[in-house]
Amino acid sequence: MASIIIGSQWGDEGKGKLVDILSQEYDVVARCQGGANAGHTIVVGGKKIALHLIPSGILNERATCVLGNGMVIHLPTFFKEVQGLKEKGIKYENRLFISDRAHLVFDLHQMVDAMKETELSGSNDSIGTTKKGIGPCYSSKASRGGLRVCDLFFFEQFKKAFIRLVENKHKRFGNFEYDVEAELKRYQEYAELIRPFVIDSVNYLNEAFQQGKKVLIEGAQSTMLDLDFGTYPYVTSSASSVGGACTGLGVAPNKIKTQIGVVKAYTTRVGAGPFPTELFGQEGEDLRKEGGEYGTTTGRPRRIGWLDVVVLRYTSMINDFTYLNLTKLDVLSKLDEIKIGVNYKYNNEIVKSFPSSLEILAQCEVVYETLPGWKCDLSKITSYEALPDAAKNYITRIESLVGVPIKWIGVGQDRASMITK
Ligand code: 2SA
Ligand code: GDP
Ligand code: MG
Repeated sequence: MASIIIGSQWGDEGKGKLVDILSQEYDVVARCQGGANAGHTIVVGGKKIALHLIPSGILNERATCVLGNGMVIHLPTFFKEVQGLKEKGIKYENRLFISDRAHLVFDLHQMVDAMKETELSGSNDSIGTTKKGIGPCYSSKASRGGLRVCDLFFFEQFKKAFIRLVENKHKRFGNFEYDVEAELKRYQEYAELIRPFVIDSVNYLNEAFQQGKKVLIEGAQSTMLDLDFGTYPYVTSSASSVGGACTGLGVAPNKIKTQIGVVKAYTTRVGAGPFPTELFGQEGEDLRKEGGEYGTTTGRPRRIGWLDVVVLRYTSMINDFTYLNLTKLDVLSKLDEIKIGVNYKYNNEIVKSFPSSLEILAQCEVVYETLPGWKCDLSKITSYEALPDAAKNYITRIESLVGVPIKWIGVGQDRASMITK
């Protein structure tokens, strides 16, 4: 059986921390989409590790970790991360695997990502991507011009397809500088280095199910950044909600028994695009500082806003969340009052679900509810009962507004700072 951990907002809810904690109970931890745009932070005993491609189950040496077929992989970044594991003494040999079907992100894709962003900036329409080449790589995949991990082992064909890919980008973006020979030489070397990590992950995972093993699927980005369900075009280029697990791993939907939604106690978004409950000015600035809200991959300051229940109801509907993990409750501890966006009004009527059109969304007005703050430090609290009443009230109000039980509550960065309800 499998469980999946998915972001319920615009990312950075703290998925990595929950994956790390729950991975203790699983045999395999698998990523199904995205690439090195992701930044998943784990803190253990004050020591921080930020993962981008490698699943957050890597610290639990009992579990194997799989980079699934739905991922897009920049091999130089992968090896850099592996080097980081080596330096930290984390054992990865024979327990870290890459799907032979995963697509390769080249520096070329990253350059194209940056050029497209520059093009869009002319009309103030940049997406605010991480410039990790994610969109261009998924575009190559969808237009059937991409290269996969398995292609590395048939280098003459690889070379031909790679040159075609570069020519194609030159036609579109002009003759930018790109040393094709040097890149091919580098990838010929990577082909040998990557060999011990490569498996048929589809077969591996399905055999694991047959053997009764438990698989934890780690979502990256989040449902509001999903290519289909997010605030298009201000989204990432993968299926970052529950469906992405089936296509990104070759796992049938009936294998997924539990969908866990990770919800930050407020909202953040990094990059451009609509954000109805966004806070501007000092209030947002204070929360950004308190929550350390800067991109794990790019270091960009994250935009800050109140919790948005319209978003949460929408993402719970899509993913059918079994439980929620409310994270970063401690970050709100200094506030006198806390707001929750409970509805949107459009033309003075309450909207039924999150609007598809950004034009309509821009005209929506958020209806807020205000709850009292608790004004005390939560970071040493280890049980639900010991939480102040106002914090419990905030938690139960979210449960009733969203209609999904909150099973875990994060009260600090460290692995140990997680209350189970
Ligand atoms: P991309 O690079 O094509 O996937 O960007 C498209 C949009 O998706 C957003 N996106 C993210 N949002 C939150 N967190 C992400 N990971 C990093 C982190 C981000 C960082 O953990 O902090 O360091 O800046 C992530 N990855 C992609 C992106 O901001 C665009 O809005
Ligand atoms: P992810 O992309 O969803 O894995 O989230 P990130 O790692 O990008 O961002 C979440 C940040 O919040 C990380 O720095 C985490 O260490 C931190 N974090 C997670 N849970 C908590 C919590 O309950 N309290 C506090 N203060 N920080 C947390
Ligand atoms: Mg992140």
